[in-house]
Amino acid sequence: MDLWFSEFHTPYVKFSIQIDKQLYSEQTEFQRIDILESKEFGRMMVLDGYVMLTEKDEFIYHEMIVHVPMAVHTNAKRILIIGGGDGGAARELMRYKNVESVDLVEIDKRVVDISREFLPKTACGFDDTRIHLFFEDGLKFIRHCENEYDLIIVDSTDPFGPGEGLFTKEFYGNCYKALKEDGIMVNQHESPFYDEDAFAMQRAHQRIVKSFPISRVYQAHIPTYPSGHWLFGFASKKYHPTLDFDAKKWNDLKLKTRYYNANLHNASFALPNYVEELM
Ligand code: AG3
Repeated sequence: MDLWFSEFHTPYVKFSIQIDKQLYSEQTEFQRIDILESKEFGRMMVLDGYVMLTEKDEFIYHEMIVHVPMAVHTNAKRILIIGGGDGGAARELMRYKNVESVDLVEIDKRVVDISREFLPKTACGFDDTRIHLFFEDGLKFIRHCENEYDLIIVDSTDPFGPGEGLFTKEFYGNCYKALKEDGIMVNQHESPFYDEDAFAMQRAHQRIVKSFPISRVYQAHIPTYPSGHWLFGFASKKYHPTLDFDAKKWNDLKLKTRYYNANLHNASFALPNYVEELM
């Protein structure tokens, strides 16, 4: 039998992966969650038909969303993850000894439960006692935070459905308020390549620019996301993402990574001309 999963990356482009087995499927209060087993990418988590992660390439996304800001803010102790219910970002954060606590605010508890059951390599970070789980809407949670966090990681879905509010001006403004005076916010920023995604990214970036004094975009190659060319937003009150990055200090931590490294840190902020023009 020939079983394929396809995601429309545009109305005219379909990305397909051969599936061995559908391991789980559930319609939650918020979204449909599917766990699929594939030969090429291992297990995958799909939300409302969109690939959130695969076992084969999630290291790229999670290393880039965590190590880039952690290498700039070298003394981040209190961290907030908005979304991230699969545990991948939490797992990378738990590798830092100086991290004291991570509040993880996920709107859909089922994402955490299902990740724990089916994606143990991604969800393994949840076992650390420094992680505190809140099952709430991040947009509401952040309204009540002030001067609390060194780093906020917005590990969201695309800018529609349950994640929509995490791309608004109100949300970015509240993140600014929730951060300490040298705090950093990073967020997953979609792809610059296809028009609709590029437009979402551009709009998000313009809103962040209005809320933060320092705001840059960096990139990574993530094979299973639309176009494979993915962006992250880096917004900061004090530290500059490359000028305040100390490669030696990060190398001295001796963290073993498969994607991120000190050269790539600087390189990831160098953007193609067509992307610069969108900013
Ligand atoms: N969050 C961003 C996934 C976006 C993928 N979009 C798509 N396939 N259309 C990933 C969450 C991983 N922690």
